[in-house]
Amino acid sequence: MFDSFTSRVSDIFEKLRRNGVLKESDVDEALRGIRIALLEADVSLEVAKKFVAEVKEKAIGQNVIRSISPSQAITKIVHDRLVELLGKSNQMELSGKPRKIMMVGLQGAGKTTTAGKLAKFFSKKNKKVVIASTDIYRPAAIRQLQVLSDKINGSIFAPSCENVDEICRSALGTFKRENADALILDTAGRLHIDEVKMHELQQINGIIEADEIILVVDIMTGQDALNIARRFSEALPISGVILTRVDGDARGGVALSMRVVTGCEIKFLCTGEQLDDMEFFDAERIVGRLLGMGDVVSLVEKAQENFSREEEEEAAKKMQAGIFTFDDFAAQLEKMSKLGGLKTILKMLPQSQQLENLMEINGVSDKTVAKNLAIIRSMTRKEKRNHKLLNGSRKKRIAAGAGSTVQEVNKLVKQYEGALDMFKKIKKNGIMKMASIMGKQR
Ligand SMILES: Nc1nc2c(ncn2[C@@H]2O[C@H](COP(=O)(O)OP(=O)(O)OP(=O)(O)O)[C@@H](O)[C@H]2O)c(=O)[nH]1
Ligand SMILES: [Mg+2]
Repeated sequence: MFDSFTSRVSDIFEKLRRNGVLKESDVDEALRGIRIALLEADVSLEVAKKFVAEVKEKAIGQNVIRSISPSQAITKIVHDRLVELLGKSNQMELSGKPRKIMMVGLQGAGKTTTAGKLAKFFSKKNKKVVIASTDIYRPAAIRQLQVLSDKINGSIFAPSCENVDEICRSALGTFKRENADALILDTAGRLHIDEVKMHELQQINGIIEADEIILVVDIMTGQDALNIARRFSEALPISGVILTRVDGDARGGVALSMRVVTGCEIKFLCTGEQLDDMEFFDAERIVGRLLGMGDVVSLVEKAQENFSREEEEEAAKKMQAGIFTFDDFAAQLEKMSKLGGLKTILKMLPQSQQLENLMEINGVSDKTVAKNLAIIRSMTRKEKRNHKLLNGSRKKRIAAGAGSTVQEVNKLVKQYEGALDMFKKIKKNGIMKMASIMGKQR
């Protein structure tokens, strides 16, 4: 959602880095660029102006121009201000007393789906959740939630009827009787914000006395999302916002302005229609991604979910021994596809935009990964262990076996040699030193 912002801002920082010693006019120019990037990302003018003014004030106060590494100093100021802008969110834990959560929002924002996602999120932590729906207006709305509830372990769907007040009372009854950790109450959406709707929501809140009122907003509504949030928070004590359809191509400015304009915390981002498509809103991580600093934390978490400790230990042992065969190379390629393919990984890595562009130019894609795996599979065991054996006729045989060409085999061998070279350097210098060398190149 922040792609164009990221590429613009990384260009600006890149230029600053190249300049080395900065003049005040360089900083001004960079800030102008950042302001344009913010506006293009759909951040409101008021927020963008304020942001740039504050960064400038900090930059002058900290004497950025005379600091040892001015471009890094200014990157840090922009980073910290963006984190502040997005705001730290209190995570929705259920460690204390049972919580009653009410979902509100416009029609089609994703309330029902998100109610299911929240229930699943809690159920994964072994919490008992009661789900109920007061959407008596749209036929099949209650059934929609019940179907979701049936998919979630340990969730209980409270019985429904034709009357909103009664549904609330019966849901409360089930919640207490079952001694549940949470009650998630879905409500009906309306096309527009109107008095009738707000009144009904206030009435529901009067009965259930919600601990959290979660506003679900579709990020695709752009600047309107802010007006919606403002109107809802005038009528109800909104405790948090969940943004949906973050998987679409909406610009991310809404997320940037939400806290400042409405004072509402963003709790989660929803990234798809499935029950697991929801992630914590973590300002530090998002800003890291935004500034092209990469989301290494997410990548590490993903890797931990996918690979066993033994696999990692074995890889580390081999690395220390300096062994890196085509089989190891294939294992790495396979790991990459397990992690969700190149694009997913790239998005989380530093300078991903540039890398992605570079890879597009060089024609590297998930398809070539599959092709490379096929090539490695048609090698003999000996060849896999000693790439120097690969002469013309062997390459021809391998290419035929993999349904590929000799040029492609050559390309792969080159890549392998590059990786091998990297490996030797790591062995010589140690991984930490390599990481620090690579870090300095950024
Ligand atoms: N791509 C994508 N689709 C989503 C997301 N969240 C919800 N949807 C889809 O959006 C549509 C509407 O979602 P609902 O959960 O029914 O929305 P609602 O707010 O309950 O709608 P009403 O009850 O009619 O007010 C469904 O088709 C969902 O699958 C998301 O994060 N990404
Ligand atoms: Mg609904």
